[in-house]
Amino acid sequence: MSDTLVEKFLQDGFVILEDFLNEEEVEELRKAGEALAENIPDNDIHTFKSGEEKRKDQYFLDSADKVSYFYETSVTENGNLDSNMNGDAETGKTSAPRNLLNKVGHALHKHHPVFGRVASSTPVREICYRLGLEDPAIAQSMYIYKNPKIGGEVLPHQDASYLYAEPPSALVGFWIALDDATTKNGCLWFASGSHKSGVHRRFMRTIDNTTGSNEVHLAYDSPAPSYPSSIFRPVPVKKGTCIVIHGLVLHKSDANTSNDPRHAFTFHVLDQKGSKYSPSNWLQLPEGQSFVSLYSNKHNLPASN
Ligand SMILES: O=C(O)CCC(=O)C(=O)O
Repeated sequence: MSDTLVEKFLQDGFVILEDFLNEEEVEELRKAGEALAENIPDNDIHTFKSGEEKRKDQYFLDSADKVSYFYETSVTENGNLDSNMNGDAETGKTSAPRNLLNKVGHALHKHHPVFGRVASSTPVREICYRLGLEDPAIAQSMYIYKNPKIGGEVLPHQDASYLYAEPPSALVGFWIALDDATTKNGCLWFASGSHKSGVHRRFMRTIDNTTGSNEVHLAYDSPAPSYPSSIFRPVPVKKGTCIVIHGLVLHKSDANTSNDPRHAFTFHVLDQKGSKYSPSNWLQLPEGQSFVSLYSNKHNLPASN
């Protein structure tokens, strides 16, 4: 990554790296994502919806070191689409579960050699180095499907709301398009320069003592701010492009209203040097585990095929 691109990242809060992956590499990731979707291991339906105000879902809370499957919230228990969805719901037809997936995560980098190899690749390490990260480690990874006509919108957010650290700038996201991403199929939109205003709100683990069960649930610490849509600009990209995302920059994506898929592989890196990852974040590794360090070989990265 050149000095100019580093400057762009610091100025805008994101930077676009075209041709980050070649066709073959994109195809390999895409095939791996399709294979996950073809082999959904259990019949439980767990959903994911961006901006959901409250969550009490042990499967989600436990997913930090696993390969866990999350459907669009428009999926009901029996795998049908809710009546408020267009497309299949209008005709009453059901869709195959693979077409209803929202994402698979959050430790693909640990459990899957193809994703692990990309997330810990030399270009990723080099970007971390160029951005001045001193001890970068992969905190989480996920495959996002954004399926045609079904993939829901992702509301405006800062990634640091979810993976909060002090300082919050220790967090950097990598988002790799595995299809051409357009305004029709749900490309990312960014509010350029919005990373300079601190963390707007946090999504945190709290104890639910209303029921007497003392269960952990997740909730925002303040209501969703209202952002003018005029601050966001679409960032359509070709497949193979990587967008490097500052932890504090506001971004979002629209629902996929097209007939085209918009798959992406994304992961977050935390600079562990001089930062403190919050124990209130939703993503917590089991006791004794640590994030996968990118500059040392101490941790178990998946073996290459
Ligand atoms: O892939 C998308 O549509 C949005 C992803 C995103 O914003 C995120 O994971 O933070």
